[in-house]
Amino acid sequence: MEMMCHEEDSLYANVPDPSARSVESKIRSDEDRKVAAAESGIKRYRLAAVILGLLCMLQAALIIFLLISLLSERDDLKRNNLTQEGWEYFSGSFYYISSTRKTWQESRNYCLQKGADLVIINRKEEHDFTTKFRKLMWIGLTDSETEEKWKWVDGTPLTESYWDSGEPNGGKSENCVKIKKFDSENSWNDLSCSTPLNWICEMKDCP
Ligand code: MMA
Ligand code: CA
Repeated sequence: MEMMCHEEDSLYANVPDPSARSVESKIRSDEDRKVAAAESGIKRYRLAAVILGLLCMLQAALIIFLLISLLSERDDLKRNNLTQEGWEYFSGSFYYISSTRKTWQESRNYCLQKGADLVIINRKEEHDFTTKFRKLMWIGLTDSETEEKWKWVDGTPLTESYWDSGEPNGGKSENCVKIKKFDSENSWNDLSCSTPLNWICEMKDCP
């Protein structure tokens, strides 16, 4: 009998209790609902993150666009102002050709005051540009510091030169350089720095 009981026990052991089943299925459906809710929450977060990301990118693009617009506006203003004040643009620099005469140092001071300096001539095209004005003008070249060591105003030594034939010839009494001739590569003359002359400034067109 005891055996029977046991058998009975084991017989009913695998038959699910209907009330237990409904609890289990309720738990499962609760869990399903929770999972579904969590999933939809994650989806909403993802969507929010994507929208936020897109907005950030849009904002960044807008800021870059505004910055570029502002910078180009500023460049235009600078160009317009300089042009109105008589500066001429050529190949990356603005140039000012004076209409009055000053000593070499006073000429240089004028350029420095304007955020520029006396012209530094690096290329044949730039040399040609400076001679096309057909004016005797100071340029940014001197050997005042060490006799016969010609240096540009930015401290760089003279490499490519356009001396007139026989120049430089002034020794210690002619330490500054002017444009003397306009039609050839033989153009420069060293002259006493205290001579009043026209001058040419150069301002690099960099931001
Ligand atoms: C001459 C020539 C130059 C010199 C000036 C000085 C007119 O040119 O000798 O080399 O610098 O005189 O006035
Ligand atoms: Ca000379």
